[in-house]
Amino acid sequence: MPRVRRSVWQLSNPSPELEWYARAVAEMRRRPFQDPTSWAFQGAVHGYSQNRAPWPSLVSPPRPNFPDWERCQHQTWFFLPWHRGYLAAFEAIVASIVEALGGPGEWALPYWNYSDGSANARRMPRGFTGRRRPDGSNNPLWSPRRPNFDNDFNYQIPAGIVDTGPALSTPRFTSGRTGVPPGFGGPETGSVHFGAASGFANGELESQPHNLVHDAIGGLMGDPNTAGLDPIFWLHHANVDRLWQVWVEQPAAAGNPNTPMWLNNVAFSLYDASGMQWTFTSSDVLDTRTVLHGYEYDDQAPAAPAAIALEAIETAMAAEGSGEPELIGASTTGISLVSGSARTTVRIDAATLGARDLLESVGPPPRTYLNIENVTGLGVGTIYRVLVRSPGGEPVHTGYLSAFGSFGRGDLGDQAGGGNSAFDVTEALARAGNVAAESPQVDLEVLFEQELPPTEEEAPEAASLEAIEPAREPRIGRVSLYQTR
Ligand SMILES: [Cu+2]
Repeated sequence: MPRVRRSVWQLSNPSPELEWYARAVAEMRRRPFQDPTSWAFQGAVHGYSQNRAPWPSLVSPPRPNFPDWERCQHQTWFFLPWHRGYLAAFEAIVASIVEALGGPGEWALPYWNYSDGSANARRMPRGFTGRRRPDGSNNPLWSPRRPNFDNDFNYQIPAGIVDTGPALSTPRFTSGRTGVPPGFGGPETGSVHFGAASGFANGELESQPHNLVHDAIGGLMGDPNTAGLDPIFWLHHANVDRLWQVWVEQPAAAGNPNTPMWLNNVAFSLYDASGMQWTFTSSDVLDTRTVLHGYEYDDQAPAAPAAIALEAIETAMAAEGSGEPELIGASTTGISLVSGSARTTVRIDAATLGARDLLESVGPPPRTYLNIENVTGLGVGTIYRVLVRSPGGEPVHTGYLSAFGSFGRGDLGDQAGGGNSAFDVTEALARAGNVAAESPQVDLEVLFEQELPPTEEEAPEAASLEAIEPAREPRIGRVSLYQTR
């Protein structure tokens, strides 16, 4: 029987699952960083930087990386399979420690479903808040650097950020086309630690809710080089992994890639519970019941019909089949976000926008995509709301720009030409209103407004996290619009 991963907010209170997790985390923290089953080693497999707290206190004296450190896959179609293997290996390590400590066999990682609409869903799960436990001992599941949750015990992740609709209604795993969002799972690449360095964009699930939840938690979770050190990381990623399963099981989804390039040609190495190297490819992790010890989720049914518009998927697939998208306009200068908000204009031929209505009767309506290119230096745990406005109209929300894993500063920023982000803005433009037909050209406004971190004072621990490196100016290279014909 595969073990069962359960929803953390539906566990009993107190729950044996979290109690054993806490004890195992404490045990892993006692192990030296050179030990693959230690807390520091597991965190470093995802990301590591001697320039980021708390690494200098965990890895001392500073030394070059182990070859197996800094392996996490982002802005690539290996994001989902790599993290699935990473979670399974971590779960195996925790489970074996739980057993060794006298706990039950078959311990499984709970998942944090922040999107199910229940009363507590968007709050930090019970057991992860509070520096001390009721008996006065240190709480191993607490992390000292979650600014939003530290400042306000009742903090909830903003609802828009945990919306899984955009990801789950994406028809294809990867798109493979310029100017178009790269699909549910991410762009076609080789093995890349951070694709943003090469200008790749996040897949839909990686963007939202994955990246945005990292940002909303902030602190260690806000930076891929420290994220694995926060115990909540693993419950967040279990939910992301579950959402992959939910997407795959939707009848209208195109399913996982079936090319050997994704299935078999790129292998990854991790460590199992005994500290032995474990090598796997995507094809090894497609059936969750056979990944290492095997697991299932207590709820991996396709989302309710109301949440997933099958017609929208069909429309999108029809539009996708209609050829390469065309660049229809772009901003002419770079954009600084240093003040927390910014705006730019993209000049477009009115005829291009108007063509939408004409073509509707002939074939699938064209779709329009907003691309945000060469983004650098956004900082740790930052989110910008992205809006569009037609002349004389009201701003319409189109999506969020996240700093996580792509546009951070420091180690990444130094090598990165900058990350890209792309949104389907067809519906947003329709809502932004029809554009005056008299003028041959239209200046469409694109606005950026900082959503996170909140403007209130940050916890002192959060401030210490920032101290090691100077901030880089947050910048966007260019904003462009592409349209299918
Ligand atoms: Cu993550």
